Amino acid sequence: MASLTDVRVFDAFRRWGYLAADLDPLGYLKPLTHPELAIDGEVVAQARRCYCGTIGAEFMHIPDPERRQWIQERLEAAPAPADSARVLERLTRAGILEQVLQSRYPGTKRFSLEGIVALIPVMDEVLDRAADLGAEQLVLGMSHRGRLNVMVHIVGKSAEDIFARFEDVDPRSFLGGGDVKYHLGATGDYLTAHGRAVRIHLVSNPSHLEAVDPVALGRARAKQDRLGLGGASRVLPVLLHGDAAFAGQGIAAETLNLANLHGYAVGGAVHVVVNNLIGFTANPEDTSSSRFAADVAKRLPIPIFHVNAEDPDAAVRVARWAAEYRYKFASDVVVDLIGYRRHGHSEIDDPTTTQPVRYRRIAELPPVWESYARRHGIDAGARSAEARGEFEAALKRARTVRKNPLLHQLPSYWDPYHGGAYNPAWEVETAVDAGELRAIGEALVHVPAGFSVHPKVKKLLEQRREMVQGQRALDFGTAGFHHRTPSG
Ligand SMILES: Cc1ncc(C[n+]2csc(CCOP(=O)(O)OP(=O)(O)O)c2C)c(N)n1
Repeated sequence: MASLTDVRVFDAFRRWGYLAADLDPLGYLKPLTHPELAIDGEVVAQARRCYCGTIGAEFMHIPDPERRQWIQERLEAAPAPADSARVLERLTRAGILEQVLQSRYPGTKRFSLEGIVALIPVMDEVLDRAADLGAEQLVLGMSHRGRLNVMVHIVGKSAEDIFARFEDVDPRSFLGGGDVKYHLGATGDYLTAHGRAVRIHLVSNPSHLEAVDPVALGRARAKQDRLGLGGASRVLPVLLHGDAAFAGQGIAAETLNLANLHGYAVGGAVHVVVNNLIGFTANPEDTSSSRFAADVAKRLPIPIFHVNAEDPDAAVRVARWAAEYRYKFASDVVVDLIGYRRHGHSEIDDPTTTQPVRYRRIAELPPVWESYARRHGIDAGARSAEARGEFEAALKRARTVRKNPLLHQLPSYWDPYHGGAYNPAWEVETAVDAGELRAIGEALVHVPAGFSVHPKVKKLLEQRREMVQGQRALDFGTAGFHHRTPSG
C-alpha cells in the first residue's frame, strides 16, 4: 500500500506536473520548476514520468472525485503500444500533401498544417474511439489552419478536388476558387480503423475566427434532437481552435458556457486547440495573459490535456482519453496540441522578417513523420515516395479537368433551398474617377525622403503605383485604400 508521503508526492504532481511538462517542440514554453515539485526520491521519479513528460494534464480543478480518479488512472498506467504503422502512414500522407502543395503552388495561400500534422492521427483516434462508443456523425467546426488537409484526410474529399481548386479552372463549378476553399463546408464519409462509418459534416466557416463554434454546436444539437433518444451519442461535435483565436475571441468563452445549459447542451464537445504558439506574427505572450491559450476552458470543470505534437503517440493517447471522457461523462474536454508553424501564416508572408530566431530553429527540425519513423525504427522512404507519387498523379488529373461536377453534389436535403433574399436593384455604383484614383494612389505610395523602405514593401509599393496608373489590374488590398464614403 502507498504510504501517506507517496500519496502526497503524487498529489503534488497531479496538481502541478503539467507546468513542468515538456510540451513545446521549439522549447520556448519552458518547463517551470514548481516549488512543490522540487523534491527527490524514487516515487518522485515515478510521478514525474507520469505527469511531466510530453503530456501535461490539468484536472485537479475538477471537483468530482470520480472524474479525477478516471483521469489519473489513465495517466498513471503504462501506455498501451501504439499502432505505429498506422500513425506513420497518416503523418506521412498529411505531411506530403502539404509538401506537394508547397512545391506546386508556391506563393499561394494554403494555411499549412506542417509543424502540427499530428492533428490528423488525433482526429483519427477521436473518430475511432467515438465510433466504437456510438458516434455515427461528426459535426466539425474549424478555421483555416489545416483545413485542406482535414478535407482530404478526415472528410474524405479527393486530393484531386482540392488541387482543382488551386487551379481555379472554373471557380463556379468548383464552388469557388480563391479564398473560398478555406471557407466552404463539406460533407463526406470516414471509415474508422475498426471498420465503422462516420458521416462527417465540416461546417462552413466565415473569416471571423471562432464564430463557427456556436453554429457547429447548434447544428449538432439540432441533429441530436431530431434523432431523439440516444442522439447525443450518435452525433459528436468537435471544435478545432487556433491558439490565438481561442485565447482572444470572447465567443470561444461564450460557447464554452453553453456546455451544460439545458437548451444548448450537446453531451459534451471535444475541443482541440491546434496550437502553433503563434497568431499571424504575434507570439503567445502578446496575445494571452495566461501560460496556455486553453486556460479559458478552466471556466468549466473539465480536463485540459496539453500534449507535445512532436510525440504523436502521446497525442493519440490523449485523443483517445478525450473521446472516452466525453462519452463517459457527457462533458466537454480539451486537447491542447502544441506544435509549431513551419511556414508563414498563409505561406505568402515571410515569417523570417518578424520571427527570425524562431524560424532558424524551425528550419532545423525534420518533418514529424521522419522523426517518428526513426524513433520506431521504421523506414518511411518507400511509403513517403508512394504518397508523393499518389498526390502528384492527382495533381496531374486536376490540371486536365475543366469542371468537376462532383463538388456540385450537396447532400439531397439541400434540394428545396433555392435563391435567397438578395435583390440586384440594391447594387450601387462603386466606380471611382481614374484621375482621383491616380491622385490617391500616388499619395499612398509616396515615401518621405530619407526613409528606408523594406525591399519587399518597396516592391509592393511599386506594384501599387502601376495599378493606379492603369498598367496592372487593381488588387483587392489596393482597392481597400480607395474606399469612399457616400459623401465623397
Ligand atoms: C475575429 C477575427 N480577428 C482577426 C482575424 C484576422 N486573422 C486571421 S488568422 C489570424 C491569426 C490567428 O492565429 P491563431 O488563432 O493562433 O491560428 P493560426 O493561424 O496560428 O493557426 C488573425 C488575427 C480574423 N480572421 N477574425
